[in-house]
Amino acid sequence: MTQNNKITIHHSDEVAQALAEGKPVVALESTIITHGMPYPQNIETAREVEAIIRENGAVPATIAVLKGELHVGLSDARLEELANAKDVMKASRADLSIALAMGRNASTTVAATMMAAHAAGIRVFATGGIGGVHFGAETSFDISADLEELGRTPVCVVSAFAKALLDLPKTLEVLETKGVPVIGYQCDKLPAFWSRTSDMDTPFRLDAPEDVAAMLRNRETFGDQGGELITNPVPAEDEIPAQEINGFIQKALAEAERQHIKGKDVTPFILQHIFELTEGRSLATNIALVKNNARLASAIAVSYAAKG
Ligand code: PSU
Ligand code: MN
Repeated sequence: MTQNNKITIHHSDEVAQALAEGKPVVALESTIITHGMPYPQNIETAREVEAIIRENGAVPATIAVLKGELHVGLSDARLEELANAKDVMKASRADLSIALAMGRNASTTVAATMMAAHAAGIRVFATGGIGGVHFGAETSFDISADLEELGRTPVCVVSAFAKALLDLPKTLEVLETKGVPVIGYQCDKLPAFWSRTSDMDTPFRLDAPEDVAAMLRNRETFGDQGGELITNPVPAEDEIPAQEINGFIQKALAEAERQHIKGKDVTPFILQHIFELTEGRSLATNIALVKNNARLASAIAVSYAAKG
């Protein structure tokens, strides 16, 4: 347990030890567990992702709020409790402190996970896809707080870019405005979550975890504020090509519109709808890309810790 700016952070034993010894740690979000995937695939994936991080020489730190306490690193029993719990808040930046004050169970989005990871001293974070600019944002103003967080909190986020149910060109523009480095990992085209490529070029390409770790150090040397976004394409054997998934995305977006889904419910609703339309294939791809991101994040964290 550590006190950081009066926030009490509860660590799992292995995370506490790794942080004390300067060993590599990879943060993991929990909204993907409570709102992104159905049970039991959510808990199975959470466990497998943690195992991948350990196999690759780092320590996993899944972040969540349980009964109003901020946990960085969950025991297996707590992970299971969260995956099964009903009525879990989806906490982004605006909600995190409220969830703590109310004594609630809350899962953390990319934005809230970055806040907690930074407070705990963790530099690298693996997720599936970040939130971004929704289609129609020019009238709805629906832009994920994840982008704002990337602009202000120094945590490196490894993802398959933003979920393809979002307006990807506008998402990239906002990231550029906020000064967030967007890196294609071993790719020249930006990935589009379920698909390996979009039709957009990656602003920059890096090919080795050591190069990513060096960039993080350089950013710190310059005193840069804010995070970095590493985009990592889903493995070829697991992808759903854009021409196949796009029709399903359009159908799910239309259904969300028809049912007047708003605010934080939009992303979980659309993910669930695409899952049904693809008869589970979108979930299999989502699981594969999260594991792939966990592998890369571990390698970056190992290299970053070695040079520290
Ligand atoms: N990645 C996934 N599934 C998810 C999410 C990411 O593969 O469910 C979650 C993340 O927690 C992300 C959130 O921060 O969706 C974005 O929600 P919103 O668009 O409401 O900001
Ligand atoms: Mn939103």
